[in-house]
Amino acid sequence: MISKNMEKAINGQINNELYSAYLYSAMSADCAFKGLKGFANWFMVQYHEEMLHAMKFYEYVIKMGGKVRLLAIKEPPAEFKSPMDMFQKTLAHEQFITKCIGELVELAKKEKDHATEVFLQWYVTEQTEEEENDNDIIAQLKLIGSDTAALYLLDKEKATRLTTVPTDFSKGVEAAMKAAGGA
Ligand code: OFO
Repeated sequence: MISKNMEKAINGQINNELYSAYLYSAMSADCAFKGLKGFANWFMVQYHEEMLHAMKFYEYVIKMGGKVRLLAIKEPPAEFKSPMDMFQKTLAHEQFITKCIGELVELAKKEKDHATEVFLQWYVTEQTEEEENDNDIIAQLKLIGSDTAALYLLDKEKATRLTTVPTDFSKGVEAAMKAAGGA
């Protein structure tokens, strides 16, 4: 079981993860509109990753006998200045998510909720990867500067990113992750 306090905090985090998915699909749409199909692909893959993050929390709440409550998702921006602007905003958002996960870990420790503390370790590791990916792309964009030919090539490279996380959760998230070889 989880406490009412923890249930509320995880429901809040489900909303944060769904907002992440919303934000990255908004970035994907803006990239597609501007002809940056590779970056559009990269952000759409990210959208799927965020849906997995949300649904993994969703399943955990249910598994622990809690009640999932879906809250209103705020509207993300529709316009971004450049790929650099998007990735800087992505990194800032991921740093915010890392902080939120850290606060959940602190709450689990305070409540001596060992099961949730262990469950959250997956997210702690995931956040390291998320921030690293964004830092790498920001570094690539810095190298490119205003070279549009190089941006064209980077966009082509981002078109190769594949969705490796499961996207069908009808049989459960953990089962889908195992079937995809990811858990
Ligand atoms: Fe991007 O890690 Fe979830 O939100």
